[in-house]
Amino acid sequence: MPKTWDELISELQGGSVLALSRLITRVENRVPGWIDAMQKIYPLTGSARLVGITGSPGSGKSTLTGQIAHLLVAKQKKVGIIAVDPSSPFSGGAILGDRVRMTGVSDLSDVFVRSMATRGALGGLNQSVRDVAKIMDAFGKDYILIETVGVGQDEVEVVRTADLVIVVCIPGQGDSIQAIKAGVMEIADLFVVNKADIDGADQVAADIQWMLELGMKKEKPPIVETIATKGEGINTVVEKTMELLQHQNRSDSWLDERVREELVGLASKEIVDIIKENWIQNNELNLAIRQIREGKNNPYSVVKKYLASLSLVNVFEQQSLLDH
Ligand SMILES: Nc1nc2c(ncn2[C@@H]2O[C@H](COP(=O)(O)OP(=O)(O)O)[C@@H](O)[C@H]2O)c(=O)[nH]1
Ligand SMILES: [Mg+2]
Repeated sequence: MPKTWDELISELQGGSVLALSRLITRVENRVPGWIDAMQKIYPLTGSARLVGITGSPGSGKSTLTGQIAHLLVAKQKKVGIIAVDPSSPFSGGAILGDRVRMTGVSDLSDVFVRSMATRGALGGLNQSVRDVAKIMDAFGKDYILIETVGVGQDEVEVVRTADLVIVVCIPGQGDSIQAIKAGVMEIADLFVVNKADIDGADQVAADIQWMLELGMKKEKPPIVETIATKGEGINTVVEKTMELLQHQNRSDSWLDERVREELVGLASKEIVDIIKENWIQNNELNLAIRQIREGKNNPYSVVKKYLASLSLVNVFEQQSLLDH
């Protein structure tokens, strides 16, 4: 007999890592009953701090994340890691590589690592990350590190769900410039220039400084040079991170905005999921495609009819009913 949601939630509160892992899987897969479960989990959340770590592939994010986790554990903090991997649906991706690089981390009893694929996320990825972070938060994690590649808009959205964003740059790739292009520069609360053992790190730091001077930001994000592979500079990164989080101005309007983004994000994901599950896989769509191709129908009529046929509330209720 699979455990009931309530059993899992009470085990989660009792500190069961297995329950944590199972709850995440069920919620990610939208197993019927998930929405009731999240309603129960939500009041248990609010104490974890979410730290986004972004930068281009190979900049050392995983290495850095592992090092930060080690240091936080040494400070008696409980750490969760969400590794968002932008692998294609075909390759299966670099998740294994990340796991290997973070070994040592997953052996630490206070660190829980969860990899997530962006595969087929079609937007909504940030909501999935939020759900996972909530469950880790309810479990009792103090810090949740979210590693993601800062390339696309989806990835930028993911780190934006964090309380604080670390942008990782490296020498020798015009990386600081890349970061601006991806719109990552604006969301950085802290810059890390990693691979400081390679020539040009100081120059990258100077470039970032120069761009910050030109920028509008009132609070200039600190810039820290690190050698993640050797654990150098990590202490400073962790100190600055904690300091920034502590002094963060969590004003009413800032908090309101986060809830607003969450609501819109959750609703959007559910609507997109409904379209994916109930329409794309449905023969009705194939029929409509035929009709359009044969000139007997048009996309506007088809979508109007489809939307009119939707009863969004029912979809939620159906899911919950199945569980009871
Ligand atoms: N020279 C040097 N290499 C590093 C440093 N940090 C990470 N690396 C290496 O860079 C490669 C990519 O690291 P990884 O953490 O997987 O980067 P990610 O793709 O951003 O997660 C690995 O071979 C690391 O060993 C560093 O500070 N200096
Ligand atoms: Mg990585």
